[in-house]
Amino acid sequence: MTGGAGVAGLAELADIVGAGHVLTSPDLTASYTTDWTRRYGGPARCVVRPASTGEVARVLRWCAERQVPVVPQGGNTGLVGGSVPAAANTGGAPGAGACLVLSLTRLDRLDPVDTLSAQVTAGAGVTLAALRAHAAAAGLEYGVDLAARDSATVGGTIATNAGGVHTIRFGPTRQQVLGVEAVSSGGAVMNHLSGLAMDNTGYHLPGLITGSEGTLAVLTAARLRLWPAEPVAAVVLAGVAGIGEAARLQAAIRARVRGPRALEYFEAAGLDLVLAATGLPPPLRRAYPGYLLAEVTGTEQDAQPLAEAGLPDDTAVALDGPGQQRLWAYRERATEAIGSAGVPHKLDIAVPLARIAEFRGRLDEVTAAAAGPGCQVIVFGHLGVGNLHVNLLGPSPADEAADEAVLRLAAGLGGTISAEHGVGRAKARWLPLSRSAAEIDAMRAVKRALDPAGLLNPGVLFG
Ligand code: 2HG
Ligand code: ZN
Repeated sequence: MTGGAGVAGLAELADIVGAGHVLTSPDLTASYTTDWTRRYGGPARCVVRPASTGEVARVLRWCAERQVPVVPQGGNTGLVGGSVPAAANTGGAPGAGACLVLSLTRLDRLDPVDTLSAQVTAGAGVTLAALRAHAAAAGLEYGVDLAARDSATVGGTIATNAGGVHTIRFGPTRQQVLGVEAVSSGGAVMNHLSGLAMDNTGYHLPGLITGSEGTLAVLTAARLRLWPAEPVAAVVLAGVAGIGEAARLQAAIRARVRGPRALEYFEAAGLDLVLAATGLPPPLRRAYPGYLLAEVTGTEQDAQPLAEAGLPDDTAVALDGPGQQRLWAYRERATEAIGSAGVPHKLDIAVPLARIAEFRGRLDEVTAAAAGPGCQVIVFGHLGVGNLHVNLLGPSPADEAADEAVLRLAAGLGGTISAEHGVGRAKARWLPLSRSAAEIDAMRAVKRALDPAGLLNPGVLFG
């Protein structure tokens, strides 16, 4: 056991995972108990780092016997407070201070790629970067990719049903998950990693556990679909007058090219922060209110139809890998640039593409009305799938007025309060904006059935 006063039973945890993997001293637990944005976090009795499914099961049994709440955690790059304990001051939030953070990063099994079925089994703690490199070495590609690839894990991205930049091409994480191994709150291991492409045998537990944000079971491994590796023909970055024009342009691109791998959007406010934080030169000859970045599959020939999509003259085109990475940096480095400017409020919403210009048009007004004119609004995201990340700088971390205004605006336009980041603790109180009472009752019934004592990630999803 590392540091901190002994708490009854911690020695038993040390027996299960090894003394060096039960952390109690605040200097060692801090990075596990605070989230990436610094907006969420709270005390835990300890952080436990098992190295195998068997150890996870034993730790969960230990928790069940003592009614200790558990916060499962992957790379802790989630943005909705779902992988960290509740704040101590949240008025008796379940588990505050008493919970155990279960870090799954040591579950880093990465089996040989099964090239016959184009599948692989990966442990919950494998990073997306490691998984993607492993698939690439076998001539295949994992369909999910995102800027936090070096720390985001298989388990965390399954727990949140992460989308990422290639959702337009391969779908979100749920579409990659063919089977899971997971441990119930009582410590029972459900193992289904055979990866049968056809298997209609009862409820689809992998689909249910994917996106359940650690509230139903602790995921320890997954059987994942892989795709044939495909060349990238081109990445283009075009300046646009705003999101309405970007939405029309992305539709024109989709109508013409065979495989858009990404259709991303960002705006001047975010780009300015990226330029300031990174020292990169501006991407185009002049500045624009908005930017559309498109990545297209295939050979140079497959990129030819882009010429008929109505791209503006001032469009940067990259045909080679390094040039493509240079263009991607303007989009991908937004999160880090915003984070270095303050503690952001992150709202991850989706609205039908037909309403996206209306959403953007009303956004500044509703945030200013809720948080005052000092609230800086930064919008970027996965435009091709109607998913925008609204980042707000200015309001204090505890002030939720502007958050609520943004979520109500999205829901009111037929959209959702959570597109790819999950509900977490951040949005739990607004779940009824996106789900009916009947749906929430059904979800609660599932939760009670799988976690009757309510020990798995209490306060996440349902509040
Ligand atoms: C992205 O698309 C991530 O880059 C992070 O989902 C979004 O920082 C954000 O709000
Ligand atoms: Zn995203």
